[in-house]
Amino acid sequence: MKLYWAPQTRSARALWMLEEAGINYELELIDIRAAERDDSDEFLEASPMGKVPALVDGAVTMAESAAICLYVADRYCQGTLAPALDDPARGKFLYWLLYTPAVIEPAMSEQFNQVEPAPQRSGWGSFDLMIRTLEDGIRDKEWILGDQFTAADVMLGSSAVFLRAFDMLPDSKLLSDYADRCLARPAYAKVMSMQTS
Ligand SMILES: N[C@@H](CCC(=O)N[C@@H](CS)C(=O)NCC(=O)O)C(=O)O
Repeated sequence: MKLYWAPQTRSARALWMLEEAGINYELELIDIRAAERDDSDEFLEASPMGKVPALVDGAVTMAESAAICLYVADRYCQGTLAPALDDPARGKFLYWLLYTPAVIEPAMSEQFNQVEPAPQRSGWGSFDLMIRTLEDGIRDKEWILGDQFTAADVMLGSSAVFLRAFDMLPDSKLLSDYADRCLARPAYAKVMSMQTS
């Protein structure tokens, strides 16, 4: 399995997922900060927009961090990092796994760019509704599905860490504590140690 990545990007989610899954993988760096790039056909086949992370696993080629996390969890970690396909927990697992790209990121972008929210027209509601919903989801739980850490926590936990780093979690002890629990995981610590270049 090969992961195309770059340090200090959303690639950290895919790396964290692979580390949690305990899968052997090779890395290929994409220098996204270079003035010019000559991306390989293989990378562009996996990631038509030329964005990292992207994954090649035999005949499987794909990009999008949430899709990669879901693929790895379903293909290699059914019953541990993903509920089984017939487990009722699957509904909330998918909801929360997709909450980052569908709700958190657009709401963050709106807030960051000081765009006036239109909560009923926008699929992500508003930044405040996004935070409140996530807080309600994690309240009284260690991980988003309860006691079991899953791929949904990889996506949400990386978002909580990112929100805090950008000082966008000023009043949320719940989410700050969740970010700390994620940071304390050995797989996350390993990924953080790879982010310095
Ligand atoms: N929705 C995508 C976003 C990927 C993305 O925006 N990657 C950025 C780095 S965080 C990138 O590759 N930028 C370089 C470029 O667009 O050339 C995901 O979650 O994987």
